[in-house]
Amino acid sequence: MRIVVLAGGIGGARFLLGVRAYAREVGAEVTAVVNVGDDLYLHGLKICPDLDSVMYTLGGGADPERGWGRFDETWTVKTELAAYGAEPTWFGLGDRDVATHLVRTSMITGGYPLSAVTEALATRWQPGVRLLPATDDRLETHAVVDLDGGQRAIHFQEWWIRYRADVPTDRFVFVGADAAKPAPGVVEALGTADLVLVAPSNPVVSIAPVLAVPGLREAVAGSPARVVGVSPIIGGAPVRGMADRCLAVLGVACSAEGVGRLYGGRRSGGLLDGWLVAPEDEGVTVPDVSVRAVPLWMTDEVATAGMVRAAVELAELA
Ligand code: GDP
Ligand code: FO1
Ligand code: CA
Repeated sequence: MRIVVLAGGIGGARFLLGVRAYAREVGAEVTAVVNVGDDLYLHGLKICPDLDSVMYTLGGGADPERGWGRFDETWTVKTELAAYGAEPTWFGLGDRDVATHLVRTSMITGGYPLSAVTEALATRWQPGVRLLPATDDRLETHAVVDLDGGQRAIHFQEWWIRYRADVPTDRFVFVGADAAKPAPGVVEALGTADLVLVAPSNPVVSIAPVLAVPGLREAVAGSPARVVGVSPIIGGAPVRGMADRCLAVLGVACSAEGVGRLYGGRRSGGLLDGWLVAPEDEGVTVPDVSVRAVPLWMTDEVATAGMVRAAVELAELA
């Protein structure tokens, strides 16, 4: 069995722990297609927050409290940069994390595509799943905001961290998406998948930028596999993070039904054949989509593998 998972950062990473556990049980092969819209260059370093959240989490190197970066981290580089007055001060790289960025940036500067760099970094972390960036090309999420009496676009990281998503926002733009191509292996993985899972990641700023890569949404739509999504919203609230603020920008209700309908049914031009919601959201309907309610708290690998089993069962029904 071949499983492809569309994923963002921490929600994607925790879900993939369960997918990997399930895959080990049944002998399946897993490919994760990961968002790169959060990526940015700072201090000359190429930073890929969602790829790193997935890589560190699956490799046992993540900080579970923070949800990003390494555990047992120290912050000398951040302190030294601040002493120089180096901007931006609202974004900090941990010392251990800096090593990842030095290796990644040297390879990118040397001409390797991000997919090859990701594979090289993964030889250390052995995530147990194939990690693919959605694209090797530049694709950055920007937020168009009202600031200082005018409208301008700021990088997603500035919107998320500096403004805590709390600034009047008109829309998100996936800069570079038009010219981006799916990374090598992405279309092939979708074309030969038995099951495509949409992780309970942020639909607006983690999954949408993956699908914004021309050809990728079409590869999901045309895949022989059933497509089952998992709601990141339980009982009308994101489990963590600021998905409510992201959904508000689109005018979409922060609910399992709102997100399910945003993705839409594959038979009616959308993404999904099946949609897993939490028992709190029992009764949700999405046109042309089989909806099932199961516990969706990713408290540990066993609970999360149970979600994956439910998704597989739903795919067989859908
Ligand atoms: P980010 O890129 O690091 O922000 O992470 P993702 O986009 O991959 O995932 C963020 C989403 O994960 C948030 O909207 C949360 O609601 C969702 N999430 C986090 N933990 C859980 C959980 O235990 N269950 C479910 N269903 N969703 C979760
Ligand atoms: N999040 C913060 O809130 N503050 C930071 O200083 C910060 C630094 C950072 C460095 C590397 C990295 O991979 C992630 C980092 N994050 C930080 C998390 C990141 O901004 C977001 O949570 C994700 O991009 C949202 O998916
Ligand atoms: Ca993200």
